[in-house]
Amino acid sequence: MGQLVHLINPSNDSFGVAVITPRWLYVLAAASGTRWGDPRLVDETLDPVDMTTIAAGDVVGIGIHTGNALRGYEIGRLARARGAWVVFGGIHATLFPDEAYECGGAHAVVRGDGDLVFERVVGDCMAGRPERLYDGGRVGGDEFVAARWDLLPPNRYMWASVQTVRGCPKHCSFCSVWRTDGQEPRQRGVDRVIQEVVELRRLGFRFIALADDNFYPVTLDDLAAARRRADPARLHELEELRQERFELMAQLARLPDDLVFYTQITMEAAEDPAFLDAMRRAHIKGALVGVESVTAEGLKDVYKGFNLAGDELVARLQAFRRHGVHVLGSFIFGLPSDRADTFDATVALAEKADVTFAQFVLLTPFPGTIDFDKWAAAQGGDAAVKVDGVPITRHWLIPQDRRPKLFTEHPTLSLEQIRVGTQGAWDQFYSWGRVWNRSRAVKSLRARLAFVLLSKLYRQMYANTGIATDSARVARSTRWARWLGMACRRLFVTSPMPDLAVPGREVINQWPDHATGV
Ligand code: B12
Ligand code: SF4
Repeated sequence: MGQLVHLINPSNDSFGVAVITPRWLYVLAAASGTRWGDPRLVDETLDPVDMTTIAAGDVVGIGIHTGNALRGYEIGRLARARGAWVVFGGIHATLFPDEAYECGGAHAVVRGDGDLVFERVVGDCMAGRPERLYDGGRVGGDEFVAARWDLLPPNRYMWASVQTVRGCPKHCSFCSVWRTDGQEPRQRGVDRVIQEVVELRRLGFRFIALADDNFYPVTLDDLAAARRRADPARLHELEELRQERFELMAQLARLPDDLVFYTQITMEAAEDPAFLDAMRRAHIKGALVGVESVTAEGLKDVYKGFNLAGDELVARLQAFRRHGVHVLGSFIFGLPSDRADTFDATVALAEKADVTFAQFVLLTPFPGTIDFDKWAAAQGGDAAVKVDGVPITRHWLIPQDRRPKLFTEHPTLSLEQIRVGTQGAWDQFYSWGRVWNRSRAVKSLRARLAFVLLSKLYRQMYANTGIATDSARVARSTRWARWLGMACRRLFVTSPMPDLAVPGREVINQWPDHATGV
């Protein structure tokens, strides 16, 4: 057999099924080109990689974010030991290319977007001459490569993922997106998005996550500010971006009614009823909204002054629901202004505001963020406290079972109080009674059952495996998540629609026949 391309999504925990497809795997599969046949795709959130499938001379692409970098490096070293060419990419490799050579056995690293550059990288490796560093840059919206959904293993994922925009104009202190993807939104052409969605519905996917940094990149305030500044060029640019969003939503609205989209959006959209109505018509039934904190002090802590607190916050969140968009509220604990009663107050607010799902995350200094820079400087850089010989400022290199859950001393709470309070918030919000109550949001018994199972699965996957320090609890949760995942998956499958056409078009097959290259 000739040389093969392998693409591996690293994970310490494998659940057999997964909620959302890791989009980069399927995009890079397309970007690798057709010269070397179909790449082998391994998502370790499903099953661990079998290293014996990798042979000398093969190319192994590994995509990492900060949370899974250590596992990625382990795979890289093993692949290199088998004689393969090892290439790293993804947000963490973009921020720390040197680490991939030092710890992950990388021959090459791709910084930025892989869409346009990856085929050349694979070709160079196959020819035995990879460059050390490739700059994939920030590709334009119309150059985003469509994913190779034909390579998807059947019945393993509940949600597919399609991207409509990269980049976010905000600058939240805990987030790296605006720095790596840029603050200028790069919107993908409407036709391309629709083509991919249609392709997925043909395969039997009804649930599609829009893997966007921020689905609402132009707010009414941005438009008003451009008008005030009498800046017609900027105003025109913003209006065009906004108009394109509406066009996309109008096209999504023409697709089959059983489709359900979910996206990520800033809270300001609540003040834009026209946008929310367009979302509802477009079947965008859910959105992750970064609430972060329920107090004004907490919002100041994270440079998110554009959010509201207290009753105004409740009103804004309720506006989504009134317009038919369910909210997954995202809350951060461990902010300097948090107090012992913040945990209960946050859960109470989430419930009052009719939030359908919630996640409670611990403040983590992710590299590439303002918070990280400030925190690392305060730790004294490489002179910082070490765990197993690794400075805390490189916390992602500490083995997962030894890695601290929180990194900053808190002015009033102990770290254990914050961890236990956070676990308690998950436990309260996702107790059986409360989940069953919230399941009234959907109509049929089958949908209510799916809602309950998905809520429980979400909690097992994200809360217990991420926050618990007790390894027995983590192992139990992983088993539970596996079981729930199997049960949930069946509720998400639907009949394929092989003859579905793009509205106003004939049926076109998106992928060339890779066997013949036609
Ligand atoms: C959608 C999304 C999710 C979804 C779906 C995840 C999934 N299964 O795919 C959900 C909601 C589940 C999620 C969860 C989390 N996420 Co998230 N997520 C995103 C988001 C918005 C888009 C990712 C995406 O699919 N993009 C589309 C693909 C095509 O782009 P891409 O992944 O960037 O890949 C391109 C390049 O990076 C490159 N590339 C990638 N891999 C490789 C590999 C090779 C070999 C090469 C050559 C190139 C290459 O080429 C690709 C095409 O151009 C990003 C934001 C972002 N800009 O990355 C955050 C992001 C990745 N998430 C982030 C975080 C923190 C999380 C959570 C930890 C949040 C939490 N606290 O719970 C969890 C962790 C989940 C887990 N266990 O992995 C952070 C990561 C920060 C960091 N430094 O690592 C990001 C960057 C957002 C942020 N606010 O900073 N996430
Ligand atoms: S957290 Fe969301 S709104 Fe803030 S910069 Fe990141 S992507 Fe943008």
